[in-house]
Amino acid sequence: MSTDATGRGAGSNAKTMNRAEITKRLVSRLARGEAVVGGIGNTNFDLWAAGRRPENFYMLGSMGLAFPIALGVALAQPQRHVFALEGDGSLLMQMGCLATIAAVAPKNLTLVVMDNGIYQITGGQATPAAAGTDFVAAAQAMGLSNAAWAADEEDFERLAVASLTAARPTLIAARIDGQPAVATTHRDPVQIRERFMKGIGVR
Ligand SMILES: Cc1ncc(C[n+]2csc(CCOP(=O)(O)OP(=O)(O)O)c2C)c(N)n1
Repeated sequence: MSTDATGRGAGSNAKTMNRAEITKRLVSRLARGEAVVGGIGNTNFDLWAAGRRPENFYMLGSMGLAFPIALGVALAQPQRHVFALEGDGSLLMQMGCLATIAAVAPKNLTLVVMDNGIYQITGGQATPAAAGTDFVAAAQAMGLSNAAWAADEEDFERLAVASLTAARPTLIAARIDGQPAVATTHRDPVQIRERFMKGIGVR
């Protein structure tokens, strides 16, 4: 495996982007009540910063649950597209969900892994992915054939928009920098749940 200057091989042709920036770009492309599930910490903080949509769900406390929660929403509401944003450290805790998603294969689901190679929110310790985990190759090996590294911001947006009409679930891997999130989600789990349930029409 070839490696880039940081010693990381996977997706090394992909531009290092900023999480807040690409989250904003994603949210700006949503016009049909798409649900967005943000993973623990930075992914949901930057989702919060990108606009307090009632269709957003902010996961607090548990690593690796953004994709499984989004799978449940996608299955419950097949007419609604669902995005999930997860950090690389969190996804590593729950890689098995990729096999489940590949087996169930809801076409209305887009998984975004924000790969900064660190557990940023707990102090920037290196994740095992920093040694070269290729999340796209792993997803494809699990059966998620519609998976790609985003080459740059425009490509990220293109992949996200294309996923809205894809015939299969999509996984987008984004190489991101180590910048902290630009805001902090208001930590009120009951309010988060109620607002989301109203937002997706089940309250
Ligand atoms: C099961 C579990 N272990 C550890 C933690 C502590 N913890 C919270 S967030 C986090 C790091 C998350 O890393 P990543 O998903 O890569 O996101 P980033 O912080 O880089 O945005 C850790 C270790 C936790 N909440 N749950």
